[in-house]
Amino acid sequence: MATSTPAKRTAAKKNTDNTSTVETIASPDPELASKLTPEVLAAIDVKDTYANPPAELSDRDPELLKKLYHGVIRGRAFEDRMHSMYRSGDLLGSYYSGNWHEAIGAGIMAAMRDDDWFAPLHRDVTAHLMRGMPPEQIMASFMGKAIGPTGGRDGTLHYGRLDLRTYNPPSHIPANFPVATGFAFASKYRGEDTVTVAICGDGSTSRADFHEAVNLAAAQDLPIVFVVQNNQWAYSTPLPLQTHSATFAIKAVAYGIHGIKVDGTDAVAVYDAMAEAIERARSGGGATIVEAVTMRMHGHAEHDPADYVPREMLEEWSKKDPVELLEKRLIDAKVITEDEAKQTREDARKWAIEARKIAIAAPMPDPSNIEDGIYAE
Ligand SMILES: Cc1ncc(C[n+]2csc(CCOP(=O)(O)OP(=O)(O)O)c2C)c(N)n1
Repeated sequence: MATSTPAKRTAAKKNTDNTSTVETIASPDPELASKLTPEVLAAIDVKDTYANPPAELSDRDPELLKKLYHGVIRGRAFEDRMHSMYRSGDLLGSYYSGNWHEAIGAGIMAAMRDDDWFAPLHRDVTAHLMRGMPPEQIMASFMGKAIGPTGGRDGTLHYGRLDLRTYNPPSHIPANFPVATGFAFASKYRGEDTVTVAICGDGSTSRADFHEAVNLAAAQDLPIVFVVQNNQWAYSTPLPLQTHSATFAIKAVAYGIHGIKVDGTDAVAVYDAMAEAIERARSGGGATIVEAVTMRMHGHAEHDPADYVPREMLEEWSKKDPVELLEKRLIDAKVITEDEAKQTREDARKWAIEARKIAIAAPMPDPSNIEDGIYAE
């Protein structure tokens, strides 16, 4: 049963001395939240499946479940490798971990078509990998190597590939949102049935570009899904200081679109929410905000010790490891055996180690092509 919902029961308030106090609250505004009964939410087309028990897997397509499983296992193996690469000095700068976000990436990617458009941000490595980005290319990006998607021009996370219909995450966030709305506008204008999926974090929803992008997409009935990864923190800013909305999904009401709040540690639940939202967008039903709830278990990036995050919060969320939860459910449902699970983890570990070797051996960029791709006269 997913009745234990840590985010609903505790949150942190930042004090002036940069420490945090844990408060037991139901949401940023408990009084408002208590009025949001299932009937009210249904009437305004906002679904809240966050506290639902995990779905039965017996009648599910085993291939889909295995796809989700391999996605989260590889995502975790990659994240683990990147943490150790940061510590051993392989990377030029820091690393923005997508640890505990793997189920969101896998659920999104399993629901998307290859020809759909994707506009991710900094914690979406699992999705990049499932979309076909080789792991050594992502590692190479963080090392400024020539085999990185930018040819070494970027030394961190701004890697995309238009041949994979994946837009480069911008530095100023969520500047990917207006661009994603442009993708969706183009799909509609050209009469194509492709859908765009854009991702941002809870903190990014406070920015003007979030509002402008969602509002335009809504007003134009564009085929797009906006995913808000609610991981409780935006650098050191906790949720209660970010918004007074009861949820992020409910912001959809103000734009006149659909909203779904889902457990972001449950890959199957994320898949279900995304499949529903993508199908609606593809068939002309307009945009959706999908709020996927998880926790940022590392610092904002690996250089950040995150002393402002209360221990109790980390302890509670450590019980909701998206990889372990999915693995256990698949073993219990006999979709995979324990031996297969062990082997899959080991294969993924070796795959990530091999990728590191390739990235380490790759050359730095050739300085003579520094002006390639610059379009000024
Ligand atoms: C416009 C802008 N302001 C500030 C930053 C610095 N910055 C990068 S990530 C981040 C926190 C973002 O929080 P959230 O949107 O919740 O995403 P998360 O990192 O938690 O996944 C900040 C403040 C930035 N990149 N762009």
